[in-house]
Amino acid sequence: MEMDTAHLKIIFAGSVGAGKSSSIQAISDIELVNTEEIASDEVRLMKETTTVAMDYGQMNLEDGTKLHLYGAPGQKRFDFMWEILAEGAIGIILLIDDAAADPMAELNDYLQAFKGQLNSRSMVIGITRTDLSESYELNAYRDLVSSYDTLTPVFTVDAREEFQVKTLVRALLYRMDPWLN
Ligand SMILES: Nc1nc2c(ncn2[C@@H]2O[C@H](COP(=O)(O)OP(=O)(O)OP(=O)(O)O)[C@@H](O)[C@H]2O)c(=O)[nH]1
Ligand SMILES: [Mg+2]
Repeated sequence: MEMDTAHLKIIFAGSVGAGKSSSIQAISDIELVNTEEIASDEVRLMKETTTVAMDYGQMNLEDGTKLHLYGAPGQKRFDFMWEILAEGAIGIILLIDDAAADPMAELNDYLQAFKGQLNSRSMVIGITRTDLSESYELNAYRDLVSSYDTLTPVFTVDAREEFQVKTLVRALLYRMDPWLN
């Protein structure tokens, strides 16, 4: 009889262009289920397509655990998806685009929104697109996060790179359970 393997759900959050779809694409063991559409309105200025509704991928750990990876849409008008996606999730990977107009304000908005959960050890933060930014300073992000009185870790990540995104996922799993291998 097959062992009952654990199924864990993780959500990638962050605003438009932060790299949620790219991250899931980079690490998924199955073909991505995504609802990418040609971007209209203001998003069009940034990139060709945007996620409507969600992304979905899977990553299998060595011990047979299956991670279900969900990407939330970055556009504000899809905020209603949050309640649906967050149901049963064990952790959140928050991505912040360092090359955005005001990434610190963006991070601050998310920290405000997640304030209540910051100490449940269920979040890690990845700063993306730092190679495109002129003012990259990891410590500024870390200071902002610390001001919320949480040990939520902050990493630099290129959302296109499998190894880097997997490192972020492992950091999340490790943060939730340091005894996990
Ligand atoms: N140069 C550079 N590009 C990156 C990096 N990380 C991600 N990207 C690119 O940035 C873009 C991110 O876009 P998406 O992955 O579609 O972003 P998203 O968060 O899914 O956006 P929405 O679905 O519209 O909310 C892609 O074109 C990636 O190739 C990075 O570290 N450096
Ligand atoms: Mg997307």
